[in-house]
Amino acid sequence: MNSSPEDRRSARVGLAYDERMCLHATPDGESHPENPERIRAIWRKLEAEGIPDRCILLKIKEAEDAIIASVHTRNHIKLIRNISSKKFDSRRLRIASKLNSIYFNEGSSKAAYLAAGTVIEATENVANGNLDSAIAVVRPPGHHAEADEAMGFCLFNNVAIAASYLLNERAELGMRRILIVDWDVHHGNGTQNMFYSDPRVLYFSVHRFDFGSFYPAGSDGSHCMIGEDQGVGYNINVPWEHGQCGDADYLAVWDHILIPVAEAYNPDIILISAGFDAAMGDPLGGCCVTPYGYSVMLKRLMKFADGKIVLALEGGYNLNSLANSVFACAKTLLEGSPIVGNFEGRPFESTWRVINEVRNELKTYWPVFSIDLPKEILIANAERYPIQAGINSSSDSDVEKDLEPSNAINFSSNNVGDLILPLSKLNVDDGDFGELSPLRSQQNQPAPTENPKEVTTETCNDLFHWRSSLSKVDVWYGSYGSNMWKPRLLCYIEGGKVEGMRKPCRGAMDKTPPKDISWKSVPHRLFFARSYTDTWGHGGVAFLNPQSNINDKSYMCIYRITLEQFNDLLIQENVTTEHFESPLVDSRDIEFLVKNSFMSVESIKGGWYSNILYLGEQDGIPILTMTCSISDVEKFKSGELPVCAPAKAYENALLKGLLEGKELSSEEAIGYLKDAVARNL
Ligand code: X5A
Ligand code: ZN
Repeated sequence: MNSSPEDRRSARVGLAYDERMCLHATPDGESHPENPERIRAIWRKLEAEGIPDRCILLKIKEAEDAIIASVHTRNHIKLIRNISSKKFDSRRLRIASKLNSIYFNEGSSKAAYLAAGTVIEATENVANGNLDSAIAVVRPPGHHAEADEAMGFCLFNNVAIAASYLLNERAELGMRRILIVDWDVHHGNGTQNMFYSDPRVLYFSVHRFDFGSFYPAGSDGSHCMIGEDQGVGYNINVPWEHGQCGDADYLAVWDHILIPVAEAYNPDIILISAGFDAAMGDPLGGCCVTPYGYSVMLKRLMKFADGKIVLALEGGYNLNSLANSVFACAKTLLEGSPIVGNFEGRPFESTWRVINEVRNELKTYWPVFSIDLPKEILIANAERYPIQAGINSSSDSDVEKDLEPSNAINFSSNNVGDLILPLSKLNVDDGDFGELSPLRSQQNQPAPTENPKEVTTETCNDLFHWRSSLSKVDVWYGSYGSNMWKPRLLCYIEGGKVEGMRKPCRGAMDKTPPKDISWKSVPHRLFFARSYTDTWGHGGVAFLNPQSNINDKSYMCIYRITLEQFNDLLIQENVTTEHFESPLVDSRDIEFLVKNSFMSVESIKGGWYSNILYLGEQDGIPILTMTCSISDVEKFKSGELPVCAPAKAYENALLKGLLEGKELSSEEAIGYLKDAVARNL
């Protein structure tokens, strides 16, 4: 990729932190989840990773009462200003005890003013273009604080104050539509109420609701709370029915609610109420979002508002997941792409139900919600998991029930020709044999389809839809290298490593072992090339010449797996730090391959095993393998790319695989490999 130095300059990301926000602590030192160590842990991590050096450090200042007063009452401001003073010494405890989940000490006032002031400062500098984006590492948090009441560890509503400041005091900056994304695991009741009738602020919150029993409890967090008067439609709640939600659930909500709405709303700036108590391991949240999940959630918002995004810390009570998640977000803002990672699991059945309910409730205000969700999701999930209400959970610390994520139905018949999935468009250059253009250019090209109704705006870049579709299609994966040895192949499915491997594989998302194994030989030349891999170290790895020759014969072990698993294998075989859209190969590609048997398609531009070969079928199921591109073969021939005998460990794995096939004696197998190494291409 050629990018000018200009393009590559890393973003101007503001970072704000001040030790004085640690002054707010429990009065008599008892332990509390919302404690000073939270922001210290974040700062330590960021420093250890060199983040402050790459950011613009912001001046920290206390918020002014006049600004706070745009969302809080005089009374409330007076209380927070004075609560730390001497004359409140005797009343502090009593006042706090009358409030809901609040403590005060001599440092509370200072910290509260600094937290609000810091978020204002960060927001102003993003709005006026001094910064591209910013992270405010602040406490106490803010989103539960009501106009006239501190609650839920929150004193001033930092994010609401900053939003209101832009709208009312800094109109000249042109921030007329503000999107607040509240991904704290709790509902931000305070923020919702402050802008409930204001269309200039779109408040979006995804939170545990547990049918009204999760903090802050009651009906505020219900999806029926959609705003009022002028603001109707500008309040969106996505209420989880239970804990244990993770990346897959959050990203499904991004795909089907938040991103389409953000597209329609076209915000001028995005403020994130960035609590990290939905993170894996959080003691209050009981959810399991990973740093990678946060990073992707953030990245997907960065295409709006010219990237003007401010993250303001809210909750997050597991110091490690908190620090790691904030670090992931900082990296994402700086680098403009998500951190390296992958997804675990798929959305709960309840997640689709919640998504549907939210879309239904709001479809008169957001026409994009009137488009039906892809049928596969609804059918697959409804049939497998009949709707059951009332998974109950009553408090933060509940022991979670064993919940089963939703799974797609497993079809046993696999007539690929019958499955027309509107996922991608093959971009084939006639006559340019073997060097086909990348399969997809998702951003600009809507997929053509016979059935336009199924192509919603989000179908094309849907992270999960393709999985449920492709999990219903079986293929034979033809292996001819180390993957012939089943334990090694299983590393790509189940994760892990076997003898000789230096690095474990992460495995496929669907860890079901192959449904069947068979052996065959194909008229393609086996050879070893490239000179180093992270997995095996120095030495070549196996390739098949994509062009067949009747005089060539290679042995192949074929595994029956799903097309979804085949995609996960392809991703692992083509290690790359690039973030690419999935799936890499879908049913349409296979259709194309079956119809044009002599052709291959290139799935990941530049990947070592990017070239998908169709090798006929067995039991009516297509046999696919992956190898190098034809242009790579030319480079191996010319010496531009190295040919090289395999590493010993790699060869051993291959040998074990060959012998499992029982077609060759051990001498024959060794001879076969020797020959492949020795013969010129
Ligand atoms: C900001 C935040 C949680 C309050 C929970 C009270 N508050 N049980 O995460
Ligand atoms: Zn929270």
